[in-house]
This record gives sequence, C-alpha cells and structure tokens, in this order.
Amino acid sequence: MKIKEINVYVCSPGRNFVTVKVITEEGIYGLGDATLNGREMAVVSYLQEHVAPCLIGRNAHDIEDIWQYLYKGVYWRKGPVNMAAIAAIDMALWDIKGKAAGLPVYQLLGGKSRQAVTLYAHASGENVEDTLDKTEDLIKQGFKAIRLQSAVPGLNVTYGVLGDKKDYYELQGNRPLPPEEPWSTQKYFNMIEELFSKARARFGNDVHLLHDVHSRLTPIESAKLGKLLEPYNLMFLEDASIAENQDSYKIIRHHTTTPLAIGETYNTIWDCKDLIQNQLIDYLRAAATHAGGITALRRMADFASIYNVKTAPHGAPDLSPICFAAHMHLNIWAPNFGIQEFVGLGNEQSKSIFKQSIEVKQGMAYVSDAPGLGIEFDEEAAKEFPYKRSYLPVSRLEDGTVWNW
Ligand code: CS2
Ligand code: MG
Repeated sequence: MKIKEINVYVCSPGRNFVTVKVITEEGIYGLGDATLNGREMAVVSYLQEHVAPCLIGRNAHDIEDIWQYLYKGVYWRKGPVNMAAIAAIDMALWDIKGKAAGLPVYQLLGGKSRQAVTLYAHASGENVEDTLDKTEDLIKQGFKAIRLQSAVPGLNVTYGVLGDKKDYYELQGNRPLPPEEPWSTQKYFNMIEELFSKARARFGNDVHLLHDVHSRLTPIESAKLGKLLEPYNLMFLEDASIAENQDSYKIIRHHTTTPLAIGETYNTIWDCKDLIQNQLIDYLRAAATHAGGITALRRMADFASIYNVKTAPHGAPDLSPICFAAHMHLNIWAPNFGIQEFVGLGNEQSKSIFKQSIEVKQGMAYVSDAPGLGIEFDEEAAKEFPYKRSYLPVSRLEDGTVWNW
C-alpha cells in the first residue's frame, strides 16, 4: 500500500478549509483536514514543501511510524502548524486503512462503546431573551445539551454572537484583516448570571447547559464565575481561562465545583498533561485537526480516562466535515467520551464539496458503517470556491490593551 501522491486543496465555501488527499499505488485514497483558521496557507506550504516529499513511497499502513516520523523527525516539534499537517496525514491514513479493510475507522479503534454520539448545539442571541428563545427551538429539535452565549450589553460585539450575520460562515469567513473586538470583564459579569438563572427557570434542570468563556478571564475571575454559576449546574464552563500555565487551574478548581473544559487550541498532550493528571479539568476539548489526528486523540483519550476526564471534541465551523467525521469515529469508540460540539453539517456550498454519511436525529449523531472515515471530497466542486485570506479577530480591553479573543 505505497503512498504514490499527496495533494493539498484549499477551498472557501463561505470559509477556508484545507483538505489533504493521500493516494496509494493501489488507487485507495484517504482524506484529512488541515484547517488552521487564519493561518491556512502556512499549513498548506508546510505539507507541500516539507511533508509530502518525505512520504512518497512509504507504506500507508504504517500509521504510527509515519506519525512518529513526522513528529520527532521535524526536530522543531509541536505547535499548531506542525500538528495540523501531521493530523491531516494521519486522518487520511486511517481512512485508507479502513477502506483497505472494508471497515469503518471506529472498528479499527475497538468498536462501539455506544450506539450514537450526544451533541451539544449553540444558542447565541442579541440578549438573554433572544438566546433563551433560540435555546427553546433547539430543545424542540431534540437537543439535550445547549451552549448558551449572549451579547454583552455595552459591547458592540461579543464572541459567539452572530449580530447581523446569518451564520458562522458569514461571521468568520471574510475578514481580509483582523477585526478588533472589545472586551469588558465587568460588563460580562453584569449579565452572565441572569442568562443561566433565567435558563434554568424557563427550561428546568434536565437540559444540559454549557458556556464558552473563550479564555477571557483571569484564573481568580474564572473561580468567581464558576462559583456564581454553581446553582445552575452547568455541564461545563469552557476555556474559563488560558492555561499556558497549567497550574493556574488549581486556583479555579480550589474555589468551584462547576465542571471545567479546555483544549480546542491544544496541539499535543504536553499542553494538558498536568491539567489532566492533577484532575484540574473535567472535559478535554482537543480536536483531531489541531492535536495531531486520530492517532494522537486516541492516546489523549486513553490518558484522560485514567483521571476521570472525558472527551468533548471541538466542533467549530472552522473544522472541516472531515474532522467531524474523524471525531465521530473517535467518539463512538472512546469509553470516556463526553459530548461533541455541533454547529450543523455545513452550508449548501460546503455540502456540495464534502459528502458525509453522518445522520443527526434528536440531538444525536449516528456514524455510518462506510469503510474508512465515510466522507468524500469533490475536488471539482471545491474549485468553485477559491481560497480567500481571512483572519480571526483580535480582542482589546476597553483601555486598548490586547487581550485573549
Ligand atoms: C469556539 C470556536 O466552538 C468553540 O468552542 O471556541 O468556535 C473558536 O472560536 C473557533 O474555533 C476559532 O477559530
Ligand atoms: Mg471554544
């Protein structure tokens, strides 16, 4: 099963996606996602110039050896560009192995630990009532877990809130330069408890509620928020604070029982090893595309399971349907799977490019038994949507200081 060709595609059906196709001499090919929002072309050139030439002629079945070769062989290991490139190759090799075996990837991991994957959907509104109305719609669609985000009065834009945009693609897809967005922790604290107290009053205690702080708070502010929201029994508070200093989560953990989730920006187990083994978090949000693929996420899931940490893979609009497909196989297998973020199966343009076999019903996702990852990529359709440089926003405090977006 020798690797004959590696192609890298960048398309922009509303937002940029980087797709890798590994083709073997037998004609079996695999797909991987290498999308790094705002830095896509760095990964494209990394793959084309530095990774692909080394892999031609290698045995596509040697997934682990190729992973180790790309991880240790670069010398300058870790980091978002390295690991997105390794991730895409890795996903493609698992896809190939599944197709060659005639089995879905989850069977190669160890089979099903459940029949379906629980999803959490996004409710974001211009104010508390608008967010709660959107929450009600999602509950009616059968979702059992919902992430609530609401605009912050006094700030002209807030993370996760669409504003006048019709969807995340329009919100994030066309930023020729980084927009600058304001942040005020005080204004945020003035509104956040109302969001969840009114949500529990309106919907009761059965629905799981989640919230993404998006790294905006210091550890002690996160501790204060966790305590403040304890009466509302969140499933988890995500990215309460940046954890480049993993010890900082000891401050949060000391003060609150609100479960904590983190990890969507992590590239290796080293970014979260201390958080996990010191049981400072409850959910690990690492994404296959950002953290080195299926091989890496399987290892991280096993490590996390030793410390009662569950997986809750990132599922934002800037991860391609190929990454979502990879997560589905990991999620249906992982004994310590917690929940999967879900922002829909894409827009009409992306659906014309990425043909997936996942079924979503009543807030649950069902992986197909198609061999490999169970997804196809239409190269011709992708050509209709060429790459457009686009950036993530930059956050500034009201005094102008750059902050965590
Ligand atoms: C967010 C992401 O979904 C989430 O949890 O944190 O949408 C994040 O903002 C994007 O992935 C950034 O590109
Ligand atoms: Mg997040």
